[in-house]
This record gives sequence, structure tokens and C-alpha cells, in this order.
Amino acid sequence: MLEKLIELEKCALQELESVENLDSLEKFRVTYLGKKGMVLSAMKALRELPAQERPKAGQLANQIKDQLLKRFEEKRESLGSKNSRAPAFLDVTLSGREPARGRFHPITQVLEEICHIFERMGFRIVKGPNVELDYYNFEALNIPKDHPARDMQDTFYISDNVVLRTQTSPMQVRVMENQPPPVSIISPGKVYRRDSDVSHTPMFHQVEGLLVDKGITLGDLKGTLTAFVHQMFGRDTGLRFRPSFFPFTEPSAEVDIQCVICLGKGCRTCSNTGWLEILGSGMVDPEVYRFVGYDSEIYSGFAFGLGIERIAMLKYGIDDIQHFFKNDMRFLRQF
Ligand code: 2NL
Repeated sequence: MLEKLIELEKCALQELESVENLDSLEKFRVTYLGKKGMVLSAMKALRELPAQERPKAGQLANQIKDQLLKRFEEKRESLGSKNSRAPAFLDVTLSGREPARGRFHPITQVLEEICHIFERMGFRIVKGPNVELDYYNFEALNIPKDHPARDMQDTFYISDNVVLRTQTSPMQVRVMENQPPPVSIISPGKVYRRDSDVSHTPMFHQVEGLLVDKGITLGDLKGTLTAFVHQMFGRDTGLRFRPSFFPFTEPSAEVDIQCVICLGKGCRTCSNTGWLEILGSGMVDPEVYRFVGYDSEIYSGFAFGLGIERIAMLKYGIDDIQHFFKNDMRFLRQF
């Protein structure tokens, strides 16, 4: 019996030696150390021995069991550490790869730069819903029922009186409705128009501004927008105010800057005029004050609106507005 036990240990240790992974180690455990394994079976068989032989054989069997368990644990540890901590394919001496860093979209960058310039002048940022009531998008801004902008051709209608906003002014109307002057706000965000070519996309970004208080004049409008242009395009940039028309301002003025490409000499970008139109502005029309309950005999103010894509195209010399929305990393990585 003692020889049998020694033979069993020899076999087991030999097999354990050849175990190379956790799977075959588990097979080893079941074969030798499991409930129905060879070691326990051998121990049970000891009961058949004559009484005087049993203690010695039992002692040996226990020693063998302990020895096998110990060697089994050692093997498990060495295999485990090999597998989990240092797989063969991982070269820990290699230097790490730098993670790809994200950045803001050029439109977001320009939009934030514009907002910051006005924030420094004391304007507060307000954001509103992209889906608006016809009332706030058109009616309260004095845009008449038969105005071409209201046409199904130009505006995305959700229902008869709900639209995708075509400008960010609706939020400014909402602010005026809810608070008395003084008001000085900047309203950035997405706007929607049914238009698509090299300089138009159905969705684009706008920043509008509004300032209403006692004694505000066209001089305040000119001073504020001149300060903006000088910060955005540089101190030496020439600008001019050109009479224009908007239903919600009277008088109205378009602001042009000297062409940033040819510096006023005339080129393709400025259609040889030397000037680039960058924003629309004007003194808020008394009709708008009537809708929000402001007294136009006491208060006056100015408003303006500018398209972000257009400014970003001028700033970076981009010739096609569609580049902004293609998500081509070769384009986006440049900003
Ligand atoms: C443009 C012209 C403009 C305004 C927007 C405005 C807002 C209120 C009242 C009066 Cl609440 N006016 N906004 C005024 C003049 C021009 O935008 O060409 N935008 C791209």
C-alpha cells in the first residue's frame, strides 16, 4: 500500500510539472485533489487495511495530500501572475501612446470669442428654445404676415404657429417681456432657414445682441459695434455703417469691415468692393416695444445680429460653408 501511495505522488508531481495553463491545472486538480480524485479515493481505500498498518499509511497519505496541495497552489500562483500581470504580447518597456486630444469646433470657438467680447462690455448671455412660436419669431418682431421670410419656402414650420427659429431674437423678446429695462443681453445659438448652397446651410449659428435703457442713441450702437470689430478683427480694421432695412429696427444699418483678404484693395472675396458685410443692426423699432410693454417715449435701444459661419469663413479664409458640417478630421484638426 505504501508503494502505491508513493507511486501516486510521483505520477501527480510529474503531471503537475507539465501543466502550462490554468485549464490543464484545473484538470489536474479534479483528477488528483477533487472530491472523487485519486488522493481521496486512495485515502478511503486505507479503511480496508489491517488495523496495525493503517496509522502509518494514513500518515503518509496525509503528507502526500498536503504536499500536492502546496505544489498545486504554487503552480496556480505562477500561472496566474504570468497571465494577468504580464502577458507575453505586452512590452512594458515601450513608451506610452499620447491620447488623441479633442478640441472645440471652429464655429463654437468663434461663437465663444464673440460672446466673450460682449460679456466684457457688460452683456449677459441668454439661450432659448430652437423651436419657437410664430409669435416670438415673427409677430412680436414686427414681421408682417405677408413678409417673404414667413414663406414656407424660407422657414421650417412644425405646425401652423410653431417654427424652427430663423433668428435668435425670439429669446430677446421673451427677456423683455419678463423684465423692465435696463436690458443688455447677447443671444447665441442655432437658427434654421430653408437654404443650401456654398454660403448657406439649413442650420447655421447666430449671435444677436440687444441693449435697452433710457437715453440710448445711434452713437451707442456705433461705439459698441466699433469696439467689437476692433477686438475681433484688429485695431486697424476700417469699418463703415451703411443704411439698410429690417422690420424690427428703425433706422437700420449694415456694418461692413475693410476686406481682410486684400485689405481694401479689391479681390474675389469682397467682389472688388474692398468691403465685407459682417452684421446687421439698428435702433429697436417702437413697434417691438409695444409688443413687450415697454414705453418707447421713455426707453430706446439698439440691436444687432451676426452670422457665425460667415465670420469664421472670413477669419480663417474658408471658401465653402459646407466644410463646417462634414466632420472631416483633416479640416477640423486645423483649428
Ligand atoms: C442680420 C440682422 C439683426 C436684430 C437683428 C433685433 C432683436 C430684437 C429687436 C430688434 Cl429683440 N432687433 N435683432 C436687429 C437688427 C439686425 O440681424 O443680418 N443678422 C444676421
